[in-house]
Order: sequence, then C-alpha cells, then structure tokens
Amino acid sequence: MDNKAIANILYETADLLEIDGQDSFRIRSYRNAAQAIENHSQSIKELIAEPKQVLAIPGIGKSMLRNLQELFTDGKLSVQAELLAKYHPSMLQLLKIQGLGPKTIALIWSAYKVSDVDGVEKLAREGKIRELPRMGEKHEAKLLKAIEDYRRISGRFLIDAGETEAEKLAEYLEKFPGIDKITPAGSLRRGRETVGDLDILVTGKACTTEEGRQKAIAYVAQYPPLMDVIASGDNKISFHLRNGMQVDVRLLPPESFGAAMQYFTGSKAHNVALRQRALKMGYTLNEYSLATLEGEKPVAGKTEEEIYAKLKLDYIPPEMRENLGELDLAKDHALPTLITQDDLQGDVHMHTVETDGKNTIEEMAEAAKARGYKYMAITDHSKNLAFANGLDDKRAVEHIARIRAVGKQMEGITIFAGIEVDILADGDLDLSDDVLAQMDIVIASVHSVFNQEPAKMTERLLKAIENPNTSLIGHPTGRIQLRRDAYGFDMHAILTAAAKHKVAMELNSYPDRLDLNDVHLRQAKQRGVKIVINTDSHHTSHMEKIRYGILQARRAWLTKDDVLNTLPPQKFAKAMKHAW
Ligand code: DGT
Ligand code: CA
Ligand code: CA
Ligand code: ZN
Repeated sequence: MDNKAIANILYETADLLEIDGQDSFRIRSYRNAAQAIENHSQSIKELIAEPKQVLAIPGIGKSMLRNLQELFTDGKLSVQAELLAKYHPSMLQLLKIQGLGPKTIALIWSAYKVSDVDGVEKLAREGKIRELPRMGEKHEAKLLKAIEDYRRISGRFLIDAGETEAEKLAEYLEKFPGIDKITPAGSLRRGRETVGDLDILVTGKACTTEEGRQKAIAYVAQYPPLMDVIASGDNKISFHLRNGMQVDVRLLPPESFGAAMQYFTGSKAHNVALRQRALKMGYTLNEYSLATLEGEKPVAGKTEEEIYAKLKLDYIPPEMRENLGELDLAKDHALPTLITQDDLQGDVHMHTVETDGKNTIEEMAEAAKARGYKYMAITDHSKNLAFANGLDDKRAVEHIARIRAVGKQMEGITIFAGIEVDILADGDLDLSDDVLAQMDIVIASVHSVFNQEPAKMTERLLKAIENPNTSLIGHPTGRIQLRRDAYGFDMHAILTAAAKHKVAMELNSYPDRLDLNDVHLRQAKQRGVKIVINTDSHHTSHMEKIRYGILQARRAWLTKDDVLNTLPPQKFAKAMKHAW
C-alpha cells in the first residue's frame, strides 16, 4: 500500500463520515491526515514500524496512527468498513461523480435510501432530485450529465491502476494452498494505455480437481476489496472491486495454462488470425490447447512458446499482438527487437523543488543514479506556469549554475541542465533565446490556451519546432487520459517538420499522459522522427513509471535505434542539438 492508496482510503472515510453526519472536527482530521500522507516524501509503509516518525508528520495524531497501524495489519480500516456496511460499498462510486459531494449524497440517502449510481440516475430521471431541499431542475440536469460522463470514462482504468489491482489480488491469491502461478492476461499484459477489465489466470494443484476449484473460488469471493460477484462457475469467477473495476479470475490445469495465456492475452483480432493459421495447418486452437483437427489430439498447451512454435511462428511479444502484421513478420523470422527498459541510458524530463517538484536536484540525481542511468536532466518549468512557480530568465540561469555545480560533485552520472519551457499562445518560447542557448536540453511544451483552432495550434507547434533552441516537444498532444482530450492539430505536419529540423518527440511515460501514444509513435517512426522516453518525474518515486512508456514504445514496434535516450551521454547531448 503506497501513500496515495492510504490517502485515498482516508479521503473516502472523511466523505463517508460527512454523509453520516459526524462532527466536522473528526471529518477534518481525516482529510488533513490524507493530505499530509499524500504529500509526504517517505513511504508510510516503511515508517509504520517507527510510530514516533509517523507522529512527527503534521496532521497525524495518536488516533490516526492507530488507524494506520490497523490498515497495515488488517488491510482495512474498521471505521470505513462499518460505514460501508451501513451505506453499501456502492457509495464510494457515487462519490466519484463530479459535483456530487457528501452533502448531496446524504440528502439523497435520507430521503430515498439510495446509495448507488443506477439508483441515483433513476431518481434524477423521475424528477425526484429536484424535490430535495436546495435542489432544482438545473441540479438534476447537471447530475444526469455528470453521471453520463462518469459512465463514459469509468468503464476503463489507467494502466497503473490495473497493474496495482492485479498485484494486490495476486498477493491474496498466493496465500491459497495449491495455487502457484498467477498471471494477468488481457489488455494489461499487452500494455494497453487503459484497461477495461482485469483477466487473471491462475494455475496449480488446486485447479486440477472440481473440489479444489470450488474451494479456490470460494476463497476469491472472500477477497476484502470485492464489492459484488457478477458470475461464478466451475473454473471462473467474475466480480467488481469497490472502485468499480471488473475482474475475471480463471482457474486452469497446468497443461492448459499456455493455451489460456495465449487466448486470454488476445487481442481478439490477433487470436482470430492465429486460429485461421492453425486451421490451415490442420489444427484447432482454443483456450485449452492446440490440437489436431482429426482426433483432437493435443499437440501443445502448456506454454505459449510451444504453441507459436508448433504454428511455425517466432514468439510474438504480447505488446505486438494486435493483428497489425506481426504474424507475417513472425513467419519470416523478421520480428523487430523491441526496445527494453535496460536499453535506456537516461531519463531527461524532471522537476525539482525549484518549481513544482518535491525533491532537490541532488535527490533526483541520486535516484536516477540508483536506477543505473548514465545521465539525467533537470528540466523545471518556465514563468508562464505561474502556479508552478516557473523560472524567469534570471532564475533559469541561476538554476543552470546550481545544476552544473551538483553535476561536478557527483560521480557516476552526468547531469544535464535543461528546461521545460512553455510554448506561448503565439508559438514563441517563454524564455529569451540566449538563456535557452545555454541549456543542454530544451523541452518545449504547451501548458496553456489549449482551445485554439487546430490550424492555429499547428502553426504554434511548428513555430516551436523551428526555434533552433528546441531539442524536443514535451507531451506533444496534451491529452490527459480519461479527463482531457488532445488539443486539435495536424499531426502529419508536425511530424514532418520534426523530422526535417531534427527535433525529437517525447514519449511521456506518466500513466495519465502516455503522450505520444502508440498510434502516434508508429506514425513518428514511419517519418523518421526520433523519440525520447521520459517520466516527467516530480518526485524520486515517479522514475519507475518509465515502464509504462516502454510498454507503449513496444506497442509501437520501436527498437533501440528509434529512441535517442538509448545513446551514450556524449552522443545524446549532440542529439539534443539536432545532430544525429
Ligand atoms: P479490455 O478488457 O477491454 O481492456 O480488453 P481485453 O483485450 O482485455 O479484452 P477482454 O477482457 O474482453 O478479453 C480478454 C481476451 O480474451 C481478449 O483480448 C481476447 C480473448 N477473447 C475475448 N473474447 C474473445 C472472442 O470472442 N474471440 C476470441 N478469439 N478471443 C476472445
Ligand atoms: Ca480485459
Ligand atoms: Ca475480460
Ligand atoms: Zn509539462
């Protein structure tokens, strides 16, 4: 459980206490603790063994400490569990609807005893919300719109949320005797930027008998974060987690595990093409095995590798399984060698306490070094981003000096001095040319005026690319997954200009950005545009998010050669000055 997860539970509990009409002092103590934990730079999980250190965090008193201790020993908070039992866990989803706060939810509950999204939607459609005190037709219409938005995005979750839930569930499943292998399949294994539901495959001795499976399924049904069971059968159980995510758990005998992995990893389009190939070769392929058409004699099924091999194909990495030509390449032994995390020699988009980051230059550099990077760059914001305390020319120059001084002292890693400079509405960069020219790396990004006409936005980005100081364009489309669409512009024109001026495009690995995405990365590669994979870390703990970027790069079939931060330090520095 990381700090963010703990903070979420405390925020939820505060909301539930408010719905329950408890005193404001108690509610505030939960919100304050949540905020303090969210922003605390050390992990509570590690601190919890030292109660004094936890108590030293402002906003955390003795009773909150007891809550945290309970959270780590029992995996839940009894205060929250009791409230959820009283109001039903579906209340947590209601709280996620924009503009529907604890006060209104409490009103709805006291009048109608309804605590779920479907129920509230029905009330609104029947005109029953407007009858509540201080509510009117306008509120009702707004609420319906908010429910619609919630439905539209709540069907999918960010890849890191999917991964976290899969890991938590695996930890729980591992404890069941006779289960010894637990693997996520589906879109999560293919590294898609968002996941619909989780597909978890389980095998072991317990999965080989009906009795064993029934016991295992009963165990899964006791999983604490489970909200409701959707369906349960002989070798499968589907359920919702309290956050609304659907999970399908399937129990397989070991001899079918590879076939099931192949089938449930998908994608559906890849599977259809693979099955056609199997049929042509005289086999049938399903989730249990690859078998001869005649006599149905299994010839492979224990591992995915043996299935692809029997079909005379090289092993296809999950990220490539979208039926975009990968089968032909596998047949001709021509699959690309996809980039891996180990190929990266540096991460060059990071913020520090000087603007809106949480750690110092030294702390970020130490963390980058600990990851084994040969180089890294500090790229704080420029003044246009006032709420982030962005740098003006003078502070930017002072900051470079500080970055270079730290670089001199540290051994084993090169620290580049850079900036993430705003691309202003007219395409000018936010700092003067001679300051930008002193930088090793200039990341130019759009952070404001997102709603320009596409033609205007294209012009704006072209101007930034043509600026001789620009090394790369940061998070080029500006989308925030499940929240904000990309701003409109002519991607083709931008990529063509980037190739011409040798300006790189960023693949920002932050899970809610993943920008450029897999589709755009493929277009960039086709036009010879080079990519830089970064994390945009605002905290040392963010650097591990690089793996989500790597997954997208692999989905776009990128190799080491397509990505500039696989180069050694000197060559990389030249590439940031348009020489590659
Ligand atoms: P998602 O959950 O929307 O993010 O995407 P997936 O790919 O995880 O899709 P899901 O959960 O519906 O199914 C998991 C995998 O099971 C899918 O990638 C391929 C396989 N599968 C599901 N339905 C079919 C089907 O009708 N035919 C075939 N051949 N495979 C299927
Ligand atoms: Ca799925
Ligand atoms: Ca599924
Ligand atoms: Zn940015």
